[in-house]
Amino acid sequence: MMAVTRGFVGRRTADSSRVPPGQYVTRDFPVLSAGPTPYTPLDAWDFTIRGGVDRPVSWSWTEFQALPHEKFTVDIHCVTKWTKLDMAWSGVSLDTFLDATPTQAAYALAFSDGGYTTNIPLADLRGGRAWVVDEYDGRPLDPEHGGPARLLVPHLYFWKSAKWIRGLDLRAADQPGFWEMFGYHNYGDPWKEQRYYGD
Ligand SMILES: Nc1nc2c(c(=O)[nH]1)N[C@H]1C(S)=C(S)[C@@H](COP(=O)(O)O)O[C@H]1N2
Ligand SMILES: [Mo]
Repeated sequence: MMAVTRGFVGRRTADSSRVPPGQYVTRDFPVLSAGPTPYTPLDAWDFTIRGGVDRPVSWSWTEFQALPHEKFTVDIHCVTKWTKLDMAWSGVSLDTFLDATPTQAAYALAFSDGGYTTNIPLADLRGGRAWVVDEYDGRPLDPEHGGPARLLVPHLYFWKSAKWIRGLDLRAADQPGFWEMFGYHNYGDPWKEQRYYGD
């Protein structure tokens, strides 16, 4: 253990263990979108789990709001190298949705308004490690950041956290999503620097 007398040094030491290789810490919350921000009225919004289930199951906005929400604080790592510490969210654990939709599938392709997709092993969406969030920093999620609701999978690079999420397509076989088809890593573990195909 290092002898630390000044808070600044102490904090830097603590933070650097939370910053994956090749990342820098920012206080900003940059917006990174591959296309225009879609605006879906809440009465037309639903979250659907389909494929690999007996029949698709959908939650309306009202039903989604009625599900138990968790408040949690996590660090976010973007493949463009920014890391933002202590981001406070509120949302519904993916466990809540997946417990209601038994499946043999091993993979999910998340799909969003606007056509964005990203693939994630179903195991990574279970165990309290992934959420559909509708609040950031105590306020409804900004449309630019994926509002009304986005996927949040903080243990993977941020491109896996699909904004404007509308559901999951469950599958037996993995299928690359939008950025994965354009050369990003299929899995995207920030601690292993899995940025691009072949990393
Ligand atoms: N639907 C959708 N989700 C998306 C994206 C996108 O273009 N469309 N970009 C991804 C990428 S590359 C990143 S880094 C984060 C950025 O989220 P932010 O704009 O809230 O910072 O969203 C991810 N989710
Ligand atoms: Mo990104």
